[in-house]
Amino acid sequence: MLIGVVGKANVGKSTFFKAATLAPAEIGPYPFVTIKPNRAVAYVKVKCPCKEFNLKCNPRNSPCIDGYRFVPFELLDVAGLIPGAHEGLGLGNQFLDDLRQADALIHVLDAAGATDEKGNPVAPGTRDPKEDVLFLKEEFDFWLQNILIKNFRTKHNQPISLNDVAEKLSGLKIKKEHIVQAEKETGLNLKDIRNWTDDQFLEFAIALRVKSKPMVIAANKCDIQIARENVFRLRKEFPTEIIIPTCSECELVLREAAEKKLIKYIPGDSHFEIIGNLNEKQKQALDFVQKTLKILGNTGVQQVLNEVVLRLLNYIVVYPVEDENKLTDGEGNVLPDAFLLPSGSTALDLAYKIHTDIGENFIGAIDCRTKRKIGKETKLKNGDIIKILVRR
Ligand SMILES: Nc1nc2c(ncn2[C@@H]2O[C@H](COP(=O)(O)OP(=O)(O)OP(=O)(O)O)[C@@H](O)[C@H]2O)c(=O)[nH]1
Ligand SMILES: [Mg+2]
Repeated sequence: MLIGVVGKANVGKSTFFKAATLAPAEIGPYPFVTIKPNRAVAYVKVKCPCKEFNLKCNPRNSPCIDGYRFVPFELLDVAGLIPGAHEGLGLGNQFLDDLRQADALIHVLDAAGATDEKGNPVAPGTRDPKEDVLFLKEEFDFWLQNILIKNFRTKHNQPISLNDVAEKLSGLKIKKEHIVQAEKETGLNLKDIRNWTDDQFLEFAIALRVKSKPMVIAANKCDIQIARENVFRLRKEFPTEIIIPTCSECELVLREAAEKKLIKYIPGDSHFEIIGNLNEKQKQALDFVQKTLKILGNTGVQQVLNEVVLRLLNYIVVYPVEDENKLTDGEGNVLPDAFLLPSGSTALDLAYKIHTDIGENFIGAIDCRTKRKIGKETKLKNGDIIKILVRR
């Protein structure tokens, strides 16, 4: 699974990305710091079954901190967009191609309105972040419209089928059902696609974007008071959007301090504990974070990651093991791995996720909580611990 981090230039996308992944990413107080995309592993935070079973786990792919399991997925940070990008302003919008494989998007918004439409720093409150909510979608839609026109406004006149369209768009993670739904909603008929007007292509692009690239808004810079006031207003103006207040800078301070063993902090928590010797600069930074946490509850970064993967995309976390009683792998590691799977996935899907060989030799599975055998069509539930049975 791949989640894209998008937004206007200079709003804190790379700060969000770095805070979520601790991967190197350049950050700077001016637009277009990022040009080439940054890709690294981020995590959703869930309760680890080790607590429930009173076991000490030996995680391999997914760290467990104090009973919370951090399950990996990929995050992609791209260059910033500005209004008019589709007409070539800023870096244009061609770099959105980097997001083709994204399953969903995190829109990082400068909720404080402290950057103008081109991403230059201005006094907080100068820019209305509402404009940024609107323009970002527009730029994305123009980009998709362009791809549709390039692919389907062709001269030859062989009929174009749903399968042809689905095949051409599969590289954008647009599925057949997204296309069918978009056709229904817009009332447009794929049979006439070659003759659609620009506006009709745009209408179709919007419907496809809504289905295939769902979005959560990270209302960033909420350490600034006006940002928090704006969030209140934005939630009223955009009641169907998921808007989560964030302070990416605070999360980055906390994650880096925890990495250096200066503090104890579990991502997403509302508190941290100082365990190392701080210099004056570190003390000041953590004082500031402390004050912000008091107001916001938490930095919002982990909340955004969980929201997009578990709620918006509806993924579940599943733990494969080889011993259904000890919950270990073949080497005795307790609950070694945790995988994210789309909701509706079966034990057979899990088998293939572990290894093609295991998928091909699948003969059944055991639900380790109930100790019952389950078949290849049984849908897995969030938190399931599963032993896969294979043909020998
Ligand atoms: N006050 C405040 N500033 C932040 C926050 N997050 C990021 N910033 C600042 O915003 C500026 C831009 O940060 P970046 O992460 O480089 O922004 P970006 O969106 O990746 O920028 P481009 O790559 O240039 O598009 C930097 O000065 C950050 O320190 C935050 O939560 N609060
Ligand atoms: Mg950046």
